[in-house]
Amino acid sequence: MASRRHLVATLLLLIGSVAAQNGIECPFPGGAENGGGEAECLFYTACRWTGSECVMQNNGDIGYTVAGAPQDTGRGFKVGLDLIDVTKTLFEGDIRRLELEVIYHGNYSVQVKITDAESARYEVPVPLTLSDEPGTAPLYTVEVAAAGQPFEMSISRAATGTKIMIILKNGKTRLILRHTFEPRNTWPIFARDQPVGTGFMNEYGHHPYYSVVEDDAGNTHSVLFFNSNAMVQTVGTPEFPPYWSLGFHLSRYGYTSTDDVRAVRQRMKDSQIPQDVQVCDIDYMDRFRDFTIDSTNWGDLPALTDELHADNVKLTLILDPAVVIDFDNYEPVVRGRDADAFIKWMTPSLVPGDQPAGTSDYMVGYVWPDEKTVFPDFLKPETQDWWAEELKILHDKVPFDAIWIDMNEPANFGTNMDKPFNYPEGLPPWSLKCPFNVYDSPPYPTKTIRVGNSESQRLSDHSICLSAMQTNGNQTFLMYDTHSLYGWSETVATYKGMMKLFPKKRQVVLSRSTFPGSGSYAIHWLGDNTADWTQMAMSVVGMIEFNLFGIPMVGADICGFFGATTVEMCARWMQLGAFYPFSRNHNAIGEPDQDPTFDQTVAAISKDVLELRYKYLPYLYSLFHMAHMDGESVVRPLYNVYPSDLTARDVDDQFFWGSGIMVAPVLAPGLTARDVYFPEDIFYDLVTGEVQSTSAQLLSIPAPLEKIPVFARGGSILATQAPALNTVLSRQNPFGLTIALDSAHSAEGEIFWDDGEGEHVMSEAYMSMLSFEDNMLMSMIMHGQDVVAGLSIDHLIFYGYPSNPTTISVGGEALDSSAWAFDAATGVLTVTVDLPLDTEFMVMFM
Ligand code: MIG
Repeated sequence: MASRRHLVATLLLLIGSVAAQNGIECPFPGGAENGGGEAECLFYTACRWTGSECVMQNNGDIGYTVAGAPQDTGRGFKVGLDLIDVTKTLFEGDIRRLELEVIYHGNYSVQVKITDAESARYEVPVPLTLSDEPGTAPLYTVEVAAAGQPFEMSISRAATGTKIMIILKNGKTRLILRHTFEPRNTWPIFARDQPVGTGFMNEYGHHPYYSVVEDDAGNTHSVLFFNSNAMVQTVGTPEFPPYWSLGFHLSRYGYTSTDDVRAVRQRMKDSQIPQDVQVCDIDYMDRFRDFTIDSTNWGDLPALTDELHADNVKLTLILDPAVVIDFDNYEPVVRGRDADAFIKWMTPSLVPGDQPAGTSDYMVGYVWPDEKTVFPDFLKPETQDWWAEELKILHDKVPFDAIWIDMNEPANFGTNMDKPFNYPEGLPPWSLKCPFNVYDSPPYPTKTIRVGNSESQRLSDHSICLSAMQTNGNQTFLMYDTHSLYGWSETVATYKGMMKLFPKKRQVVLSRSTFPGSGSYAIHWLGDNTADWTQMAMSVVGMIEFNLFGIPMVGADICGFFGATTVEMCARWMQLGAFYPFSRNHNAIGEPDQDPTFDQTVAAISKDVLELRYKYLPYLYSLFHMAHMDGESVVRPLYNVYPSDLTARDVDDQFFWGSGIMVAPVLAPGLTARDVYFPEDIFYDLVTGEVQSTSAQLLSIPAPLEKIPVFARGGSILATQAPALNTVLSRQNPFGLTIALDSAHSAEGEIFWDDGEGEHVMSEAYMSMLSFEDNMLMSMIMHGQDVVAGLSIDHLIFYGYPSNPTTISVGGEALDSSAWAFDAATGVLTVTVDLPLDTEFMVMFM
């Protein structure tokens, strides 16, 4: 038992070490909003009442002392910590002897591990990507109190001496990007099936990560609390998504039939709106059973798939984790039982008396299907093989291209309640009910149980019980520890299954629940939002956060999931969504249509802005390549691009693609202009090339309904390609370069290109570095000429060009003067060229 609790003590200890002199608030889980008086305070013997506040006793009276001198481990050091006073405690069962281990990983990262010195504790079975060597010139220093002294430690930036504070961060929805640290704020983290809201709540994912801008010079650090328990990253580089997945995805819950989908597709084609992916939700299944097809309305889904493919459109199918218990009529559950693939109660004594026949000690719940379900244990190799096999059987019937995995927090309906909301009438009420033990009712009453729509006010709310057992074949795990890993584990299992179907290809697995490390396998949408302006604005914050969490391929349901959208909102949201890395319009069942063709105005605006997206896909693709290679973000908050700009730190209604394109979406109704913050640089209107700003300032920028303010940052060369109805076609079109000049009249960029879907092999991909300097545009090919045979650049467009050139020559040969046009009023210079990508070029301007 004791080992279950030390984590909380650990985090408090760390916070304590940095702020002890102020008196640290005792961790009333309700936080400031429910106060708590003296009686509640003194319930915790480690706390004291100041007369107005409940604070921890002083370090030295509680906590730990440093047991001896630190031992050098070659990779850092280890030291023991002894509990000072067993009678002073928060939750009892404190560990008497801890081991503190500090591990240096290269110059940039340091890991602090605090564990029970006497017994092994669960550690998160998700691999991190960290250097195995200590650094040669670390950017940090670590100090620990001397032997015999109360434990304190600090990590400082070596260059400035700035102490790096350790405070908590979250994975829930937020209205603003920047956190303020008011006393007694807690951010609970535990994956839960919880739609997006503006209140304080726990959401689908679990990302205990934060980043801090330390000072006005813009030094930054970030902290990952690598733990999957309910909590008050180094996460691997993100996967490289296939090119087609960067196109537009169209989806809804509530398509009634294949013909319904055909009709929508026809409208999209008639309106000439780009689309790369069509999504089918649980509607296509027979009574919501995974791996089945409803024969009445969806019987010709295979034919529809062929039609989509003939149009260069890919198909995404949804799967839910829970599988229905119908051993007589449903083969996937029979094969799953044969593989022993399902999650079990931690001990047979917990199995409820009314367990359905043939389910032995599996944990049984109820979700969408009209009978009870079991839940795959995706950590288990046998389960992964079974799941891969079921995917293959489905794919043999319907040749889908991508899989969407939903409900994987994991979601269960009506847990601990009388019955699930959708339980069949006529049957005696039933639900999964969790026991009252230390796992399902732990002593620390975490805030998680009270936030959001928490019907049963228990950790297992909307999910399965924590007194469940999982295994990876070698080790067993308690659901108490692995709950928030469920989505991650299903992602890995699905990814592996997809690798068998599409060997040597990049996979698309769209997952609702995520964990640090998910980005190496998954793309993500922000979950069930509502057609509401505030939620549209919040999606910008969510998208930026998931880029920091290492899942750059992210977006929200464009035009809103719940609720009826409006023409104006959907037009604005299609404009914003055209700049989500993962661009998908998705709608809830029962809501009126909101695909881009539901209204003529929205259709026209969608076509226009998606064509702008498709034009800049080569640039976006190169950003994803960099993210995959180096872990960089794709979408960036302004403070990432301008770390020392103090105003930029509070801007969360604008964002960058890389550092070349700045987007300032309109996020409120009735506007024909919006205020845009321009950091210190030259910014051009991305579409017209006109200069918008040359210094740090807030400007009102015109934004009639048909326009989203988007800017090119001076100094960038952005690769483009003429847009088309899908990426199969656009990838064959001529390239162009948008060359936005900085104040020194120079710019740089790159082109990355490959087949768009195969395994990424750097030496086989094309990469060229581009620069414009001293009136000369040059390309330098690093590798991969073969890949771009037949592709060429047919135009250059310069923004901020100072004057009409008298001569332009390519490789020493002068162009005819009809080849270029200069607009003196805007400074836009357009040059018609023919520059094959597989040959290095040099273009001189005089
Ligand atoms: O409980 O599959 O977040 O995108 O359309 C609802 C139906 C289940 C939730 C997903 C949503 C999806 C819906 N699903």
